[in-house]
Amino acid sequence: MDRMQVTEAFAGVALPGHMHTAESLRFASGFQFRDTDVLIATYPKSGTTWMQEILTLILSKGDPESATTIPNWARAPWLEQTYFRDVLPETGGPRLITTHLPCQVLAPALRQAKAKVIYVARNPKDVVVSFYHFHKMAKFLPDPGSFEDFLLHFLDGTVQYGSWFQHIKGWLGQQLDLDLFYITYEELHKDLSRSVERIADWLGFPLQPEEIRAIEQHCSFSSMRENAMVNYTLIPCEIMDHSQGRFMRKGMVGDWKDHFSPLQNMLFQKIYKEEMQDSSLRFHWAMD
Ligand code: PPS
Repeated sequence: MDRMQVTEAFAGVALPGHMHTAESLRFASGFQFRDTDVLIATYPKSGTTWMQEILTLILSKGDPESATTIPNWARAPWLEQTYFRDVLPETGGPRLITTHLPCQVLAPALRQAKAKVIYVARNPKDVVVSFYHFHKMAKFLPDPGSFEDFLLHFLDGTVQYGSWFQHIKGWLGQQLDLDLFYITYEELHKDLSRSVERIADWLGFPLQPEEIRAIEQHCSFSSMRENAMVNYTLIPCEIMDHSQGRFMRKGMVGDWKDHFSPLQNMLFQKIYKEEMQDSSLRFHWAMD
């Protein structure tokens, strides 16, 4: 619970000092992956927890035992956080590992080991809204100020975890060099069972229809919202102030429409266009 007010700077990005230290970040950047490892890479609030749950359930063929008894941060620990070494299993596999780090830090090690990477992206307009609300409850993040202030910091990449634009362009720019599966929060939302099937096939863990149905049920927003192993209610109030909101907040596509003013939307559109114009990436979200 210490270092709540500390910010760590690493690879040009600011990270919360709570759970990130120079030592833990050095360890992450030198980490040797195994070719059986599966790394979930995301910018915060893009569907990380959802993917941790989906992968847990794919590997267990729909058996909810571990998903309902072991917290997500122990099942799919964050590579860059201080506790990582203590919980990473030495044996067995595939091991699920999570990261919010930028691609350039991990790409060389991932290429060498041929580990699998699943990158989950989400409409950045919904990301900024979710991130804003999360800042209000997460005591290890700075006070976000007004939504207007936070939006400006998000657009210029000065929020913690850095620029959304750099993150997605960095990771998806490596699609040809890494064994990388790219999926969006919006695709999960639109057709969860088809998404589960596609991910399972890519992992080499094909599932039976009844297993897919069990995973779909377990990974629904309503079911995950009630699961203490993923809804972060186990975290003490000094770290997450649960009176300020819920981690599993709304789980919607397009919630930004209830938050953005017309002017904020115009600014976002302009910067999104400028930042993404050099990219040939395909997205599955509506920007208007
Ligand atoms: S974090 O802090 O980076 O790990 O957050 P992350 O898990 O990436 O994102 C949290 C948002 O994902 C939503 N969520 C879901 N939406 C739909 N269905 C399911 N099953 C689901 N699980 C998590 C969660 O509610 C956060 O989004 P918002 O918009 O804030 O509700």
